[in-house]
This record gives sequence, C-alpha cells and structure tokens, in this order.
Amino acid sequence: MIKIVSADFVKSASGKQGYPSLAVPEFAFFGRSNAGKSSLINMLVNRKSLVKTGSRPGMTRLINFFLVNKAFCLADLPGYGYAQRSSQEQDAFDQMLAEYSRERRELKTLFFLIDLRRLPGDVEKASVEWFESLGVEVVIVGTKADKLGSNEVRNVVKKWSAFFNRSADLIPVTSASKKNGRDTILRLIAERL
Ligand SMILES: Nc1nc2c(ncn2[C@@H]2O[C@H](COP(=O)(O)OP(=O)(O)O)[C@@H](O)[C@H]2O)c(=O)[nH]1
Ligand SMILES: [Mg+2]
Repeated sequence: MIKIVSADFVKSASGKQGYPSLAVPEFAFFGRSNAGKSSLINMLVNRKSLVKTGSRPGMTRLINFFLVNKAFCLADLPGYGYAQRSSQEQDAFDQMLAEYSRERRELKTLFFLIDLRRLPGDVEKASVEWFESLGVEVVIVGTKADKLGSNEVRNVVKKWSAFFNRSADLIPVTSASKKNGRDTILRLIAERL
C-alpha cells in the first residue's frame, strides 16, 4: 500500500501552457460540481484541507495539480453541471477538458466521481465514451457512500454496472467522511505507477 509521505499543491492551470512539468504519472478526478472530488483527494493524501472543499459549485474553473510523494500527480478537474454557467463559459470549460485529455501525456487514469445518490444520465454516459475515445482510461467511482445503507449502495452499483456496461467489481465505492474506499483507490493508483 502506498504510504503518503508528502502531498503538495503545485499550481493551477487553465491551459497546457500552465501545466506543471513534473514528469510523473498523473491521475485526474472529474465529476459534477459537489460530487466530492476535492474531499476524495484530501482523504487519499490524509490531509484535511489540502484541497478546498464545499466551495460554491462551479467556482473552481482551473485544473489544480498536486504532487504526492514526489512520485505521482493528482489533478483536480473543474466540475460540470453548474447551471449558472454561460454558454461562453461552457465552451471554455469543454475546451479546457478536451485540451487536457488530449495533451496531457502523463495522464494515466481519470477517476469519474459520481454521488451514489444521483442517477447517471446522458452526460455521464457521453463523457465516459468521449474520454475513452481519446484513449483515457476511466474508472467510475461512487462517492458519499455514508449517505446510503450498504444494501442501497450495492443496488446502485448494480444499476451503474448495467448502465455503463462494466463489471460492478470495477466500480469502487468511497466515503470521504468515513474514510472508506481509500485503500481501493490507492491500490488502483499503485498498480498504474
Ligand atoms: N457525507 C459526505 N459528504 C461528502 C463526502 N464527500 C464530500 N462531501 C461533501 O460534499 C460537498 C462537496 O464536496 P467537494 O469535495 O467540495 O466536491 P467537489 O465540488 O466535487 O470538489 C462538501 O460539502 C463535502 O463536505 C462524503 O464522502 N460524505
Ligand atoms: Mg472541488
């Protein structure tokens, strides 16, 4: 199991000119605003507030890069689904993601976080297919498991498994508040280093 020795904020970027040159494998966290991306990163690196959480949805418009153990990078991507976004902002957001997915050679895996209480729909399906079409491995992660009973969690994962057409074993379930699922995500990272 990966032991966290250090975790540092490196920088924020809106485009490839701003990406840090770290030359280490990178793992990205993507999902709807409020899905729990920042909280999950904090849980993984054992830090309460390395990444700011619970800020006004849609406020994070930049990609935030964190270097862990000087060995791998975690990228907190901006969240989608913020209704207040203008179409111009939406275009800039799509452009930022497209550029990141295409250009970021260090990117190994994208963790697609979905609140277990939400029903994934067309946006989620299309996003997964789009990332995969660019050759990006996508791991769907259920978040906020503490908000549901364990039977409910199992049923949700079963539904998602059918919806996304992938084995339920490949859909980790996490709770940042209960610190569940940490080992699973760290193991997935370790396997890819
Ligand atoms: N109960 C519970 N709340 C969570 C969990 N993860 C995140 N949250 C809460 O959900 C809100 C959004 O979390 P955040 O990490 O900022 O989501 P982000 O917008 O995807 O980065 C915050 O109020 C968090 O405290 C979790 O595992 N369980
Ligand atoms: Mg966040």
